[in-house]
Amino acid sequence: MYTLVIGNKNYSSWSLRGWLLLRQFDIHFEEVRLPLYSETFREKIKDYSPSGLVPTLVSGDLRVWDSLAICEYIAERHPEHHCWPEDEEARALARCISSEMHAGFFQIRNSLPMNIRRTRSIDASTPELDKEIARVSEIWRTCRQSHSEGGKFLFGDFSIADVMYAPVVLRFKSYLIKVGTVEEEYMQSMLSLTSLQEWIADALAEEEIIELYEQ
Ligand SMILES: N[C@@H](CCC(=O)N[C@@H](CS)C(=O)NCC(=O)O)C(=O)O
Repeated sequence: MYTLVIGNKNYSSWSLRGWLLLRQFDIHFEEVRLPLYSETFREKIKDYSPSGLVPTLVSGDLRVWDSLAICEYIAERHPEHHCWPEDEEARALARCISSEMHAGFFQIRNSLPMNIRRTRSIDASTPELDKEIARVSEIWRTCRQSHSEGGKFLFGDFSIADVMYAPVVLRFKSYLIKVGTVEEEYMQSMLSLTSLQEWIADALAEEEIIELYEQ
């Protein structure tokens, strides 16, 4: 039995990763929601996460406190779900783009914070932000073009690579970022997932406002 500790569904992009992984692969878990920057968060987070960050997965006495580490842990414990692509080459590429997402894209993170309630474009872009948006588009386009016959996701079947890019799909939707046809179709496939729709509905029902993410 797992417990997943997450932040607000409207704002916490890293939390979405851990949650979507478990939901999409139908792995049972209990959810503990600690609203970011709240008194409750400050009081409770240390009970769960040594880093003080969410998401954290509690599995017995073990705490796994990083979204990519949670993905790897679940993939190892549930090999029957094939959380990474089965093909060795595709798996290596899936790990590359997942690490690229995990360790980079700071302009996207800072300029387009996840805010599911929002549907308004940004006032002005920068060359650095445009470059990162173009790189994400390139990743989605090349993956989809190589795996168009295997299914609707980056490597055909849904995988951890899709989990890692799910928050970017929501950011691009919120900020009305223009992408090509192939990328738009990929975004629609992600947005059609029942699990992601459930997350979005829960996010829209939340009432907390974090000013930092509202500008
Ligand atoms: N590398 C971590 C980053 C997690 C992270 O930054 N989480 C944010 C929420 S999205 C957080 O917990 N912020 C709370 C704080 O800064 O006090 C991961 O992948 O899980």
